[in-house]
Amino acid sequence: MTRIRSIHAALFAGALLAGCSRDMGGMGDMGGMMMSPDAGDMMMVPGVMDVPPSEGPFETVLARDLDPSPDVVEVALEAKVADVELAPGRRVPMWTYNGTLPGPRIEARVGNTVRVRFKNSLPEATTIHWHGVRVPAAMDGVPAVQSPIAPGAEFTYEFVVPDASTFWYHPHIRSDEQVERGLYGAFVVRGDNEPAATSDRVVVLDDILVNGDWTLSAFDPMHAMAGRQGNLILANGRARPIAPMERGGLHRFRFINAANARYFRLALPGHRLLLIGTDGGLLTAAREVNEVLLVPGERADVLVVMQGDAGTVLDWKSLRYDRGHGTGELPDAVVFQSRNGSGAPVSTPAPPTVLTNIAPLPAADVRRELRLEESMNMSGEHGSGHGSGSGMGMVFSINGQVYPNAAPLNAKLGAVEDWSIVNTTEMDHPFHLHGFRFQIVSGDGQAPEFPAWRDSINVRAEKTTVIRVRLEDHPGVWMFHCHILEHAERGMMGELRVVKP
Ligand SMILES: [Cu+2]
Repeated sequence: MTRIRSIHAALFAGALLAGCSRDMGGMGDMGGMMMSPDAGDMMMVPGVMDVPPSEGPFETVLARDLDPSPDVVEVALEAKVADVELAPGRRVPMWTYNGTLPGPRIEARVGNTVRVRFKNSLPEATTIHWHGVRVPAAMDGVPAVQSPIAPGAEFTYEFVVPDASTFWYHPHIRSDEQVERGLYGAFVVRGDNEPAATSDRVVVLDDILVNGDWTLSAFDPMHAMAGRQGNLILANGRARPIAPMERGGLHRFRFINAANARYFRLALPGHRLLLIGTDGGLLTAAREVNEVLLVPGERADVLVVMQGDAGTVLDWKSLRYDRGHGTGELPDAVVFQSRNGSGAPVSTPAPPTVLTNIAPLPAADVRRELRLEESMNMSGEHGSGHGSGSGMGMVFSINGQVYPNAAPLNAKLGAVEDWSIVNTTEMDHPFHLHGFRFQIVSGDGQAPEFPAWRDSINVRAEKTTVIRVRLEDHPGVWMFHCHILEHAERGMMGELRVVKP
């Protein structure tokens, strides 16, 4: 048994003794805690509830543009508690933007000014971070650059959107709790050369941890270990919704993983998916794939021709994936369904061949190593965390430093840097960098299969991923962190200070 597994076993035993198991996943009547024969290998994650398919609206709500100018998108967002219908008859109080889950979908075109008039009507302070959008540092919504917006207070975010892709927004303070409670929304920016598609829809993926009565399960420091993986999967804020689809065609799906910790390995059995984009927008060419792995924070853009007879219902699945902590023993899960329409198949536009140009970044001027680590804190503190504060807890760190008690990295504007992200732990960690998009140099020693812009990338357990980034355009303070939100909030986070030379 390794040291870390021993720690996990000790923590688990401690939790049982302390009676914390009452809401460990709220799994009382949902199959219970899953344990493998090796107690040190126990799963810290629950199984998924089996729920009936849900008719009703599938699409996210579009944010209303309040500014008549074609170059400006002005949106009003209010964070507030609201009852959300997660499934027919299941209304659950969630934290929302404008009362909807996900929050309103913001749509803009490259070069637009986006202005968001934000009001915080929550019982605690919050911020909004524009995940993947290259905004000026002051607009990035992290505590390092703005005071958290107090209950009742307002703040206006304003920036120009330079890139076409699928992005999302969420708080960047107490994010493990605030995102789990429902604070997230899609942000779509379109360019001039979008591929022809029969339809173009966003699917925001999430999972939440609920009790038997569907109320949100209590927040427990025990969730920190594997991240809070939910037992109820949501697509566009609903449990197993059904997307009505025209047969044939070439349908575009923009997937966003807004879950705290779940990895979605998406597949539509019997269908090939045409991957056309990643976090940072379109690829150079479409790629035919059978599945797409989406780590927390990550996005994927795919095209698909709907096969099958009229009326056929298809399961979009998340396939088994082992990110550590026994997650590989959980079965495949249905994420949502689609139902073919009764009409004849619609014509399929020619799939795009060339999509965009992605120039490789030049060789790096600076090299850094970032070691992702976990350890146990015996003093009862949880890094910057805000958990129960009682007893032992996991601490997550980068290069031995637990954010916010971490020295910032100092860098020069315009520099090209290679970051070796070394995962010293027995579980995968999704790494996210703010303010800039990067290219993968290697993952576990292998060059990437295709060029792409990214801002969120998986780093496999006990492996190293090397990324290359040009620190262009935006001086200031930028965060980098694990996007398993429990890990970020407990110290696996750092600051990059970019200054003009
Ligand atoms: Cu992590």
